[in-house]
Amino acid sequence: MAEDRTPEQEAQGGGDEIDMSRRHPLEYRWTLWFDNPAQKQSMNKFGQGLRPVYSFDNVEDFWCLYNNIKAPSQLQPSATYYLFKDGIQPKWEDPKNANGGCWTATVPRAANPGQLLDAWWLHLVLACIGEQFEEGDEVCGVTVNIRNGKNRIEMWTKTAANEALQISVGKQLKQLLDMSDNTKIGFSVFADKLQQGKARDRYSV
Ligand code: MGP
Repeated sequence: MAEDRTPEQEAQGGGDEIDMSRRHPLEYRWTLWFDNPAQKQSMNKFGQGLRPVYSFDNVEDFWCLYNNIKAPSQLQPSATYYLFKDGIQPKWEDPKNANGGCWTATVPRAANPGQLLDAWWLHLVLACIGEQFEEGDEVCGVTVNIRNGKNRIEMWTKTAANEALQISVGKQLKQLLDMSDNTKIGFSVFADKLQQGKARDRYSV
């Protein structure tokens, strides 16, 4: 070992040292929100307990957050994590969401559904903050909803009217979650939900 190199530097090999003091910026700043209403929410009271937990714009701060909060499978039924780009509130009414909609994937029965839910959430979050979706600008945020026996993740996007774009996002989402061709996921439109409370899926893949 060269005398002026520490064992850590030696272990890294080559001469290129990793600068551990440098933070690795993300394309966007993101905020994690949390909600855990005591009872099912009505549309006009939605979001009363919703609160931002932490914002980050670099890889290191993301892991700091991730390592210090509960995994989704450890949350109470009715809790929701929302991870949204800075400046977008996790509400259908937010101007950035109002013309959008969401893809919804319900966690299937599995040997260990909690483990699957946690893996889905981590993969989804990493793909979003790491700009892995081809239409990264289209993404507003993602959610993981803990609902007795019907846990799900949602991916909220901006432009519901653009069918081709939404289909492309939906297909990438299925691939990311390693879902089979036989399993269908649906895209619902927020304007429909705001009008009728519920909405039928507009698209599916
Ligand atoms: P939810 O928490 O997203 O899903 O919405 P949950 O509990 O699985 O219920 P379901 O209705 O999807 O079966 C619960 C309720 O909160 C909805 O039915 C709406 O009444 C209301 N709600 C949810 N969101 C995300 C919004 C929103 O963004 N805006 C408004 N106004 N109401 C919402």
